[in-house]
Amino acid sequence: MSKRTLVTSALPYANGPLHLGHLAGAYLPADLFVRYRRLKGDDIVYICGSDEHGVAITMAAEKEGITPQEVVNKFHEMNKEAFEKFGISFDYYGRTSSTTHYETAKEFFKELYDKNVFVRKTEEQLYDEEADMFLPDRYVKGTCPNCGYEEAYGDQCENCGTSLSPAELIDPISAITGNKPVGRKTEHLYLPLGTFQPKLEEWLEKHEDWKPNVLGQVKSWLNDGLSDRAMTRDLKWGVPVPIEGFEDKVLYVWFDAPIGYISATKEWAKEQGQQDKWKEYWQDQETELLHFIGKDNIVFHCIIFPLLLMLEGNYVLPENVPANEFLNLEGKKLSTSRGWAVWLNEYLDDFEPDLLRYVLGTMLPETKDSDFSWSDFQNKVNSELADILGNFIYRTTSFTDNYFDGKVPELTNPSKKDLSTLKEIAEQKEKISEAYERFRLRDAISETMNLARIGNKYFTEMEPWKTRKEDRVICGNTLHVCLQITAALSGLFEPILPHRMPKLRKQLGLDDIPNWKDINGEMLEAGSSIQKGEILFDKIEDEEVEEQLKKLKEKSQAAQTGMNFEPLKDEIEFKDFTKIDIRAGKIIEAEEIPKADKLLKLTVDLGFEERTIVSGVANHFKPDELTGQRVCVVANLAPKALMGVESNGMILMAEEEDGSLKFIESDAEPGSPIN
Ligand code: B3M
Ligand code: ZN
Repeated sequence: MSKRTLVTSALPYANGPLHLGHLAGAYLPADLFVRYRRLKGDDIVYICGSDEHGVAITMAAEKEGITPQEVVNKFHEMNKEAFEKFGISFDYYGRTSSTTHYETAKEFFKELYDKNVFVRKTEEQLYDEEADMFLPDRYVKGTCPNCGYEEAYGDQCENCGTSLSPAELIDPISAITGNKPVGRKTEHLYLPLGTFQPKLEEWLEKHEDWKPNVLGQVKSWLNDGLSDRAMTRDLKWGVPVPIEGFEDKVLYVWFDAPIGYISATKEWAKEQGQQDKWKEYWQDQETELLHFIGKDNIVFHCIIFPLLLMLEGNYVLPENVPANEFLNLEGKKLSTSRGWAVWLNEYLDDFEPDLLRYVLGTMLPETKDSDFSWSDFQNKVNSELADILGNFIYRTTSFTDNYFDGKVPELTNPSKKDLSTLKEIAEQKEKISEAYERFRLRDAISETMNLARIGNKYFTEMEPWKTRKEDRVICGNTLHVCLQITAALSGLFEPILPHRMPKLRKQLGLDDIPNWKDINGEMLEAGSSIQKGEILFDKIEDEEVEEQLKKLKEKSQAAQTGMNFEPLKDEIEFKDFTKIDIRAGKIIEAEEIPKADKLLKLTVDLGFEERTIVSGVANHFKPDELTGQRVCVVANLAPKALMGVESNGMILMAEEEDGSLKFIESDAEPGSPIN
């Protein structure tokens, strides 16, 4: 009986598009593995979906000025589509804002609550009085105590990498209002991880075979001693806590997100028309549960989520968590905010998905961080996909087409070398299987390519272009062997190049996806017809690489200068424009307005008269910075009373992306018209 396996890939936050780093970390490796296991005929289900809660989402919403739901709707669809185009073959791609998920997460939480797993604690947390909310760590900014960087977040300094708590920041301010937060008490339900540490350790001892990078991190957490972690948060966006007295709080995103794997499996089962089928995958101890993730998610998948599953009691625990390290880009850390990334949708504008699947597959950060560069991409496509695999297939099929009428020649009195080469198909297949089973996906790929190398070498050594004239039988044997290798490659490369291989099989007259066990040296019958086919992989030109590098640099510059412009307003007529009377002016006095913390009362010299203008610049400038400031004024604006002061006109200002304001200055004499 084949094993039953449930594979998950980390649920990406639906707060932005996906890039190369995502693909290399948790999706491509899982997909390679799953596709391999499917070929073996295993019962395997592959689950993923969007993580739609947490501060990552609310911050993106604030930045874009839209609601969290709008953010996740947009990126859920976008990311789902990108995965599909890359052939990431989820059986189901769910989302944590679904009803099934809300129900599942609440039920799970309630169950643990009823089992008295959580402890109640009241602690002081930072509160923004103006925004009327508790501040998640990420919403607190201040100076890093370690490196002095002034823009450090309450959970981490992005300059020096130190993880921080908001209390450690020097001069903390709220990232929302810029105000100084105050301490306020709030009650939460905590998971006392320390209490359960022995239980966890006992379970982890059975998994000494996990990858060293994973065990290393887990052990360091355990050595430091696990501390309590709040499972509820004071946020508005998330799954409401289903416990009396906590109704206005939500579940911690790392409580609900992994439960998303369960909810998505439920939705998958429903889609299959077998409502309860999810239980086989989650609750039958025969199931092998595997989580593919990036290294930043290790603690959640190896400590917190397994503990929750353990405490609930009805669930299987992960059998393995093959986490990857990080992928860098052109020698630098990938960074969304700095625009240093290759977005999957943009890649697809220029190249085929299989090329990246192969190249990234050969450089997965399995044991340590690795680096993607466009020149490596070019090299690997040209010297491996094109020169080894493509060339072998092309020379084999076109030779058969030219000299054997497109038919697979018989194998007649094969030589030792013919037989030993055929045997290498089985040997390579064995090595490939073993690598897959051990989550060594890079090795699986290189051993797969090695079979094409073996084929090429054999072709060259057998010199069929000579034997064709000297000994047709030997020549036929050579082509027979090469064609069988080609057929085997079309199956062995299926997990890696799922868009290309079906075309190759069609060319060989093999229609169905083979079962792994049927991949061997006898896949093609002598006498059967094959087609010559086209060149399988085109080479990548230097200009194409330069183009990509240029694009990358431009994007990162744009991101860093913040060129994120507002859309233009509707067109107006010239006569509309001429109605506005703009004049040069000079501020001669500025004073605060009692109780109006954003406004200043300015006296402006317009040459022909002095005006009082109320302006919303108090958060940007101190009054004494403003005297003498040259400005442009809309001088014919109807007067308006603001906080009890009559304002006669408006001062023009440019607003930059970060909200800072700049005056439009003119050296012209006050009163000069501006047209
Ligand atoms: N969304 C974190 C991340 O993208 C998170 C994974 C959830 S897996 C349950 O790094
Ligand atoms: Zn720092």
